[in-house]
Amino acid sequence: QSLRDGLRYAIEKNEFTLHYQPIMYADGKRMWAAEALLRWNFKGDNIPPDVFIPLAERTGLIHDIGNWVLHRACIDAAQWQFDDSVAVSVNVSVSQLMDDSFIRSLDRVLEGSGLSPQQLHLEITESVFAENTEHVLKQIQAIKARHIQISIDDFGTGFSSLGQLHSLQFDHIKIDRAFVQKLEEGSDTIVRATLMIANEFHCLTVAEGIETAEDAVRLRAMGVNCLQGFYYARPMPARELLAWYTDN
Ligand code: G
Ligand code: G
Ligand code: MN
Ligand code: NA
Repeated sequence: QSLRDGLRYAIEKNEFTLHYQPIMYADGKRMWAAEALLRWNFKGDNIPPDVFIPLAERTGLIHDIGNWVLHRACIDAAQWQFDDSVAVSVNVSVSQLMDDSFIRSLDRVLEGSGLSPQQLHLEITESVFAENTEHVLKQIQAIKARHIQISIDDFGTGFSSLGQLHSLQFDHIKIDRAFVQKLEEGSDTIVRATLMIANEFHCLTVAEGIETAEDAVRLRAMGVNCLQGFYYARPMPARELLAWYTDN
């Protein structure tokens, strides 16, 4: 059985789980949000999302899978016993976002879970800038009208257009971990430039890939708002998140 055939039945066979990785305020003490990260166990192997998400996009399965993720993440977050301001951050593929049924799915999931829309963040990779601007704008406006916040993911790795960044009104910019990991080699300039852009557009900033105390100290000093990475916590099952939160 090929991976592609396996993926088709992964939902009904209950092979997906969501892990959650905390995103901390820059003080490193309080949790701002938790990012939902999809895991697929296929025949005893963990298939990395870098492999099956592109496959899901090519086969069109991304719509069903994306809806499953949204639903699961909102149900989980509605039951979290954290501060009510802690959000769940869900990755949304560009093809999923652009689909006409996406906004209807969002409404259904919010209603079904009872999660407050203010507690939902959607992460969209900056490859969205390559799409038809008018349609992106329409989808973004529908999301914003529901008071859901939007993060631009993997910022700096692709082809963000500053003009679009302005007109699309994202709420948060996630600085890709490639820049965090190369601070010594000149990436600090890119991080500073990103912070200036974010400030100009009233976006919060999140630095990904914080692996050491030094990373945290440096990015905090540069003025990044939120920090995420193995230094704080690895992605973990929902039930472990509560225990982690209580211990920290
Ligand atoms: O979880 P991490 O291991 O390795 O994720 C790898 C990549 O897969 C990241 O770019 C992440 O954004 C993406 N990814 C993880 N979960 C999801 C998901 O539920 N939907 C989409 N579209 N991408 C996801
Ligand atoms: O593209 P996206 O930001 O959605 O990717 C999230 C991915 O980054 C997940 O696979 C997650 O496991 C991974 N990740 C999170 N924190 C760290 C980190 O500190 N170091 C590394 N190498 N990967 C990380
Ligand atoms: Mn992400
Ligand atoms: Na990213």
